[in-house]
Amino acid sequence: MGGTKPWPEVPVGNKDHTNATVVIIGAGISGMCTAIDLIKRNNCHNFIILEKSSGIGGTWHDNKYPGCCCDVWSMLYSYSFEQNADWTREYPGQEEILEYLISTAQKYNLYKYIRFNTSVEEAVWDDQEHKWKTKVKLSPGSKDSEYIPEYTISSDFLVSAVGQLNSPKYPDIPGLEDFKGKKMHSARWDWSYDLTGKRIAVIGNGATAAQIIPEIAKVAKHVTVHQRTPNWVIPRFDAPIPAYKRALYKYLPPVRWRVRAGQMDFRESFYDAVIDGQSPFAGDIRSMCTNQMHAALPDQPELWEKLTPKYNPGCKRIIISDDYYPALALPNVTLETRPIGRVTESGIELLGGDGHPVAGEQPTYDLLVCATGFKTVDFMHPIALTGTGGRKLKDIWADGAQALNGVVVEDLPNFAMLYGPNTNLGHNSIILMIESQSRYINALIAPVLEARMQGDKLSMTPKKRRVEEYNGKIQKILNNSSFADPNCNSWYKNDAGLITNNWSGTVIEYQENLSKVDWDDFELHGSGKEVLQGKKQTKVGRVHEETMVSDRTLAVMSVLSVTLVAAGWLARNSRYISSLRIR
Ligand code: NA7
Repeated sequence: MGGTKPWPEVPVGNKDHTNATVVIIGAGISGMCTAIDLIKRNNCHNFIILEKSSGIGGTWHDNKYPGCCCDVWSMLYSYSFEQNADWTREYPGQEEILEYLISTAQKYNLYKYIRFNTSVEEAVWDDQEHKWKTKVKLSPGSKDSEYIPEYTISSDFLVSAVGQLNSPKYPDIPGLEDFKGKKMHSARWDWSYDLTGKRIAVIGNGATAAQIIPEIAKVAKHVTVHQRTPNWVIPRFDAPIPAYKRALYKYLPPVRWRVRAGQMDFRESFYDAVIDGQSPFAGDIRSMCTNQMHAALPDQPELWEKLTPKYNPGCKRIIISDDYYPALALPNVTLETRPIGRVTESGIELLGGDGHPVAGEQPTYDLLVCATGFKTVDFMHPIALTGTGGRKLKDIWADGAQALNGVVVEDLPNFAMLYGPNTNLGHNSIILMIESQSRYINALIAPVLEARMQGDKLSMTPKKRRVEEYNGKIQKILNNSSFADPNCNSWYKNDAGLITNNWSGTVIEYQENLSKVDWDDFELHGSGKEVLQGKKQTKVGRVHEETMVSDRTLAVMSVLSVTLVAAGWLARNSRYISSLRIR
């Protein structure tokens, strides 16, 4: 690619194939956002996005199981700067989200920066050169891998955008490898396999399983849901968005902003429900769940008992579904709560109350679906990072992952991550968090570019003390939250019970934290330190998504929009209109 523009406006070309200003790992929502901001905020095109998969979209590329959709409203599940008026449903399906992401990548010309089928195995910081050396491997069988199976890229800055829901986790059940039938993880769905008339076991009953089960039950001979722990399930009230509403959202942006802001306000208020198990909102969740369950499965107190959690709402992710309980009522669906002892060649061996296999015939299956989630607490898995002085990330995080603002890590110079430790949400759209991380990261990259422009080198690491203070503060809040309820295990915490995944506050609080870079939080190294000499802060700002103006102001803005659209139309068609008059 290359080109004639000056650095860093020039994209990486053939001659500098292994050199880039910024390397971004991952072409999902986070990686795309960072790339767009690099272009918009830093006028930097000299970057590479490394993507392990064959397409963009991250989790929305990998997860294509039947029924896959988002549990955040579609209107809120898009970039603030690239809102989509065309969503066809209140809750977006995976294919529609992927389409949205593809069209966004096309609009911002991101494809030219992405190297697909390219995975990162390790990256090492070079203290002498002030550069990251990122080792990449091409997927075997790809054309490029025939002549360059692996190589190392040198960069000034490294950004991880691999997210928390990246590496599938298979259940640690003995015998899983012995199963002779078909086996799939929900995040690696094989659509060439025909489900019709099959006996299917679904291991797990989390958000993913609750979406898969109603869909596969439509065609399977029988579906058995192997549940270990029940979940709180509340209604979605999903519905198609009619064409007239979509037209309104498109031609009257203030209406769209109002809807989005209203959703943001509501989701923010949901924070109390997921963080405080005794809050009135948490009580509402309990009753919504019970009412829905009793309506779908009437007169089945034994089943109600099995399906009712004994922990606070929010401790595990609350499931939002209209069709999960109705699916359990189908004659070809069974809820199995006896523990799994092992997987056999033909099915699953269940254990009785005495811990021994139950007597009689054990269930046999054609297909085992492992809807068992992701390696969420192994952030960056399986990428091995080595920072300054040869310090390894696995040692830095020996007691659990932590980062300042969930973004920067001690002893990893010029490194930042999106959707990192303690940035997951149980109550709102993760895109809102990602956008503020991307802005913050771009503010960190700016002085590195400036120093290099002056022929100098600049690297920055967050001060250990600041990382610890920050984490101490959020852990204090998290320890008293529903996430910490000892009556549940979740993907939010590690084996020691430390909550490494979730943010402790509202989205707005997080956005405000990241609305400035406090340079006192960082140690600076290299000859380019002067670019930040005497500078205390860089203002980043934040996107104000919540309701900011009254309905009246919005009504005025809507009238103005209509007037502008009409004026534009008239201006475009004035010649045609006068020709009609003449005739
Ligand atoms: P989750 O929420 O991690 O759910 C995994 C499910 O798999 C859950 O029901 C687990 O039971 C179950 N599981 C895991 N290991 C086993 C074993 N060994 N035996 C039986 N059952 C097991 O993953 P999802 O994919 O549903 O959702 C992940 C996120 O993606 C979701 O929150 C959304 O944000 C999108 P457990 O509850 O641990 O007893």
